[in-house]
Amino acid sequence: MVDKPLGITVSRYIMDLQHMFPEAKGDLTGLLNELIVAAKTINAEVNKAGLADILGQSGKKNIQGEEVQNLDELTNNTIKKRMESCGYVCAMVSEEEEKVIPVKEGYSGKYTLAFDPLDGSSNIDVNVSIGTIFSIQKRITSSSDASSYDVAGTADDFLQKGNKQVAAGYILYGSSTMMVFTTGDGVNGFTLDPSVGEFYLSHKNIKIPKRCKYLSVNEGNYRHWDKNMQKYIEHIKDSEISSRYIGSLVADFHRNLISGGIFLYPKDKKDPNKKSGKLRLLYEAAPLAFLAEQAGGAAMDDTGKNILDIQPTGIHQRTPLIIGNKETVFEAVDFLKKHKN
Ligand code: AHM
Ligand code: MG
Repeated sequence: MVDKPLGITVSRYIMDLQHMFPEAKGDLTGLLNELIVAAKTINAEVNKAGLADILGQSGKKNIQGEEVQNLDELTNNTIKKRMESCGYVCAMVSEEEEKVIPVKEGYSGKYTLAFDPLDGSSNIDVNVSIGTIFSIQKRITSSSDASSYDVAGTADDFLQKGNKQVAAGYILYGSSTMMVFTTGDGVNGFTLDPSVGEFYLSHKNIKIPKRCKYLSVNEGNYRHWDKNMQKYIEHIKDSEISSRYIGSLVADFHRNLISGGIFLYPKDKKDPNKKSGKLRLLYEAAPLAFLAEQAGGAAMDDTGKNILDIQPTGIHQRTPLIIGNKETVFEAVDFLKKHKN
């Protein structure tokens, strides 16, 4: 029998990363490890969702005016409970909550955590891939003096450009459960072995393939787009490209990260202020943009602004998003500029 090498667990990987920075005190390591525990808990819930009486609408609406599903609530609470007294974060922002979520008194930490607890909510009830997206930044409302971390974080801590992220990633509950993240030193993917309950390094130093194989966009919104966006989609469909759209950003992004592709969620006329599109900057676009850049790709809005350079003015701000293969994203933006209405 051939000896199987022992896989590298995600916790081991994070610990090794910490050792590369002798000045690190272990807070980011601690925070990522807490997230991993939350991810395993959520994974267990997602996997038994069809069996337990937790599917379906809860009858409530979230701050975006969308129906909140029970699993949305469950995952939101799992992350909140895990993080509020871990001592590593000063406050949280979640897609499911209008206001900044405070941590327990006496447990304020060095980092902020913004998250979409369960992205792809329209896919929950129909057994299609969904995921948790997270973004971590250093708080700015206190000095680096550890004693001042006792003060709670505020919304200002979250209104930082995406290029200030220290870590970002997602957990994808798909045909297998994967955690993909970056701390600014490349992108790595870890697959959960459910029999052991550990995430093992399965996708080392992920780079988006050169060829842009897939186009991912909800063409059902075609009539609501600006003319230049309509023209661009016609233009790209005239090339060697296949269409793939799941409707869970995290799953669409993951496929394109592994196989090559461009994902677009343009602004549309359904949006009351007609300029932002559907996706949220802090906990959807920015963390995925960080991953895309680290994997050799790019992420921009429809004016050609790098997603990571957008200064947020609100914690639930939305942005048009064009993300994936660098060359194709740049071509898209050039085309849009040339054909501006
Ligand atoms: P959610 O966070 O409530 O699930 O909403 C965001 C999702 C994204 O995952 C996905 O890309 C998009 O909404 C799909 O929207 P649409 O159904 O308009 O195509
Ligand atoms: Mg989402």
